[in-house]
Amino acid sequence: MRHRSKALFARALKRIPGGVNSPVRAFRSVGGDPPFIKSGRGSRMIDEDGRSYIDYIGSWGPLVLGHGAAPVRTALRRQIERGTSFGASTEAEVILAEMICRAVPSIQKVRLVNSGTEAVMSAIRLARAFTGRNKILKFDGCYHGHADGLLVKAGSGVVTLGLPDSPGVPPQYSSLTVSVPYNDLETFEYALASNRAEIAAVIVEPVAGNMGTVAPARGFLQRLRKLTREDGALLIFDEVMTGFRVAYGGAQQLYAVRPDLTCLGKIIGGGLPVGAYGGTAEIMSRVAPEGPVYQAGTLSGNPLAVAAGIATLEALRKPGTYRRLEQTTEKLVEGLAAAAAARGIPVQVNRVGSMFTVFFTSSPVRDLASAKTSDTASYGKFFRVLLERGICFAPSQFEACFVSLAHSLKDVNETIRAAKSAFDAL
Ligand code: HOZ
Repeated sequence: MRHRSKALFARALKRIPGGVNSPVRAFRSVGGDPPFIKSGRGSRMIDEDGRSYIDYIGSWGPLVLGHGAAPVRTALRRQIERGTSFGASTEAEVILAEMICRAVPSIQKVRLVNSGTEAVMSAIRLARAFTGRNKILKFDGCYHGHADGLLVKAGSGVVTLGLPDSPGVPPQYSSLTVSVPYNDLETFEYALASNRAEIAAVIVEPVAGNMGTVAPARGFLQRLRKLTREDGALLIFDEVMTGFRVAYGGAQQLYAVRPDLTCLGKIIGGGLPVGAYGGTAEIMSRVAPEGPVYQAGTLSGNPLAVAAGIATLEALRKPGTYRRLEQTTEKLVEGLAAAAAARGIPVQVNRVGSMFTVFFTSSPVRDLASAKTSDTASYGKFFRVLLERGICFAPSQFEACFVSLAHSLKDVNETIRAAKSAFDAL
């Protein structure tokens, strides 16, 4: 029994909506009370009751080096001594911007913000200003943060909680968003043609992570690139999750497609709040004060977040890191798939790089509709048994799990052993 976590959750429920500061953390779709976390180190987190978990949430992606990675702690300690916020420019911001531009060649200039939501919101404003158009085209089940107009058929907590498009968003805003199924080029082409020269930007998660992990079908991203170019719409890759995760240069490196604008977050802040949007110098030069498109922030380019980001990217740049991430994750998903198959349990284990999701369905998952064929009750049970055995997966069928460089083969084997019990319990 997690007495302290239970008591803390009861207190939280009185003062915080749903007891959490981000909906999926409440465990509503998987059941049970969420453990309150006291500390983390390497691949593990410890809760307030002293229980240890092998963690596959990794703060929803940023902790690619694991919890409390030494280079990040050192960088943060050093920066705390110098100051935590100045509201003025620092050398480290320039260094991080240069690192991002070197890693992601489609980005010639980049602006740092405080979250992925902010990055996407700002990129869309910029796309609208640049093209002089108003509409946005997105894909069902992709989640681009909680800005008005992007919650249409959104993934993540919206699909986890089965919410309709959020109240509070004026219909005039949602009417500017067109959403079509992921990986469905025919419908995409039809939607683009029906809104010819009206779409400011097509925004996509190049690897979807917010309906669970879903890879782009062969040629999907390339076709988006070609057709947006022909139409005059900008192509925005939301790489908040995939940036520096599926490859150092993100999904655009992996699939060799250059978007006009890219949104980043998570890993570039090494576990501290950050976001970024960037693209060609021509487009980015429209951002104030170079251009007229306004966007600002008191804590933008925060020295702590930037220090943690630089330390993380430096560690990731070392040879062999992505191969290691890939090998560990491959071993894990192969073990999970084999354990399910041996028990006759229909699952699809989707993986791209070190992102993966175990879907409880017999149909291949390639879009939101197929993701929704999953048996979410079975996922909930699977999740709860794993948690009892000290393994923390994403508390929703419609989210990705993340492997870090701190996960060892021992962790993988322990996870597969626990998964066998979890499958047996179904
Ligand atoms: N929507 C986030 C993941 N896709 C979850 C954020 C959180 O709960 O921390």
